[in-house]
Amino acid sequence: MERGQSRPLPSRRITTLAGGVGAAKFIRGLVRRIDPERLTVVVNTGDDDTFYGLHVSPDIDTISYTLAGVANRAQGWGLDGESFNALHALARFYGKPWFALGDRDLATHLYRTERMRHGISLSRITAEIADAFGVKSRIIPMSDDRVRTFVKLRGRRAIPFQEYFVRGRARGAVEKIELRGIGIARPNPAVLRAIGKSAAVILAPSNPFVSLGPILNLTGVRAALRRVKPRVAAISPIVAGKPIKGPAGKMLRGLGMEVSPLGVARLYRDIAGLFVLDNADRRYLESIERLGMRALATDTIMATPERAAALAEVVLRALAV
Ligand code: FO1
Repeated sequence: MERGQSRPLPSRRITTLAGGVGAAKFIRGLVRRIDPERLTVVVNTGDDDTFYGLHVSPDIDTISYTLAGVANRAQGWGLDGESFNALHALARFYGKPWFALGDRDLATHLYRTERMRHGISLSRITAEIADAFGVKSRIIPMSDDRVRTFVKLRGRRAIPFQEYFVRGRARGAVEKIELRGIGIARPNPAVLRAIGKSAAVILAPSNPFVSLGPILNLTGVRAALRRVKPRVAAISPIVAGKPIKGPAGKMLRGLGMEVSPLGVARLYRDIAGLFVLDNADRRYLESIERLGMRALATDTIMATPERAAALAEVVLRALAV
């Protein structure tokens, strides 16, 4: 090997547990370091919802569009160069929209909904959509059964995640997260297989309650991760006391937990052998190691795909992949 060249990584499968935008950024970097064909992404479906009669799977689409290279980079979700003519036309019947569905994005939801009406599973449809977009990685919905994330704010009834997050702009004090249907939903069998067989399992820097929470709370998923704990890494979504993006900080606080990488590490202490946090939070290294996991500090701010790739490389090397 020539000097300065990085050592090629062995060709074995990597599994990432993912929510939406934060996970997508990490995955964009990860596939700069590994062959995308080696990657399995297990995706949250707790924030799926129905708009205009169409089944929308925001996290699946965010990951699929990102891996296809067609995502809107600025906002992190939706397609690049979208138009919104259909949405404006729908306003005539439904009133002012609060959930922005682009014209080309609508084609994905139309296809998914039509296939679901024929009884085809969400996992098969997801694979078909990924294939149609030329995605080489494997994208698996966490379950083919319905789980719905509801958010209970102080003094209010619980509302579906998208109503809280998009319509309500994630305002208000979070009192409780409800994962409706989680007790009877079966994890996709491919999820348990992927966790068991992968050289590394990476919990993306996603919200621990509403992005990774639904995946981790499916029956058997935590147990499967516990069995391979030395090969599991988690990346902190909290940097210097704040989430990189989204309401993770408010949720940790509202649920009585510390808003720090230590607060997040406590949630993963039984399942992750390695916890990765930002250089700005080095002071937590020791207290996290005392939880029974290795801890490592690096640059976790994924401001560019190259920085996301550097983060992915640090994680892979620490797991000896
Ligand atoms: N996020 C917003 O903040 N506003 C929107 O109008 C919006 C529309 C939307 C449409 C399709 C889609 O796949 C995602 C969309 N998102 C929107 C993002 C989505 O709410 C979140 O990224 C996830 O649900 C949280 O991971």
